[in-house]
Amino acid sequence: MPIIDLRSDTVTKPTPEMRRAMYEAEVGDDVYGEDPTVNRLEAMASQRMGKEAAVYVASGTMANLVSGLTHCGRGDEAVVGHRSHMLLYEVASLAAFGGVQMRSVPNDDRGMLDPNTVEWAMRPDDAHQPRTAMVAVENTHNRCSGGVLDAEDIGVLAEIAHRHGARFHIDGARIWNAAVALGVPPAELARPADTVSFCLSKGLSCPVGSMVCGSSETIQRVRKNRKMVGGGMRQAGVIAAAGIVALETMVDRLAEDHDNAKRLARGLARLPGIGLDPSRVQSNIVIFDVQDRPAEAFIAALKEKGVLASFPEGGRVRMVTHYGINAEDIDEALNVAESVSRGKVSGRR
Ligand code: TLP
Repeated sequence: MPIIDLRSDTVTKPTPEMRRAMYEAEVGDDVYGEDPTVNRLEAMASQRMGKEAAVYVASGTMANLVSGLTHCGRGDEAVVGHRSHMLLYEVASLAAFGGVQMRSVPNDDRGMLDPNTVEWAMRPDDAHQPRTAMVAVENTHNRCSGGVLDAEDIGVLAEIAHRHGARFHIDGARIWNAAVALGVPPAELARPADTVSFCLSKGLSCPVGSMVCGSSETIQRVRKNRKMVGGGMRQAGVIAAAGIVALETMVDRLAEDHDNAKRLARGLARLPGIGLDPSRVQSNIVIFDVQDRPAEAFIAALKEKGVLASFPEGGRVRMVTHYGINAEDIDEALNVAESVSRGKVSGRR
């Protein structure tokens, strides 16, 4: 049975061109700054994000951690969205390793933070209170159905952070999806950020790796924090080579993933027992409610028929489109979802 894997865009496999580039990669010791392939990837990343410098890190989680460690000291506070990856899915790493208190403010359906609430969350200079050292946003927003923030949204939040002396970080794990959805260069979205991270290993299909971009001075400190958390890599050109291919060949095609996600959302919205507003789908993530049974039961029934989905939170199902999934796969996934949703309901909510 062919499997249609919609659990995440992290399941993407490297393209043949990436594998060739990895095989042929020129390498050196990157901790000495001597890996020419890593150096080239870092230069490309910083240039694309409109920043002076970039550093290659192992994962999106590490990118957020080392950025947070750079901006925040022990006993400081970081303001993040209540549905953000940094708060929910990073094993409280910034609290554990950095002694940083995470303060959440509500994300709206698109992942945006209300500027008035952020303003209110910024701490005054007061003997009783921690310093607000960082405000972080996520773009696109994973748990908010791949919602997209535009340059204006980001500018408003960054201005508040900076006015209060805090740094501004963008968890841009999928910022390339945001840029493609909006039809703007990612640098436009990253402009006010002190650090912006992005993942190579999601929609861009690399086997591993993320980037953190910022000013030269900031990235020097991020690099040191990367070393501190054990993330200094040696002949990393072997994996960085795939990142170069990704930036050169895999960005524009994200539009196909967005079209497929919209096709999927429109089809799902027509099915009984599924709650979904397809007009909310802006990029490659579709999240919907299952109304007539537990989401786990729905996911298990899909899996029996070869369609894999993930379970972001109570009563909801997530499907993510990506390289390797085409329009026929979406139609097949919809056929399966239809037979499951019209099938006998077993289990109770
Ligand atoms: N997200 C993964 C899971 O961890 C949930 C996924 O399947 O979507 N920021 C954002 C917005 C992310 O969605 C993720 C990964 C990360 C950071 C962390 O990236 P990695 O997995 O490379 O550590």
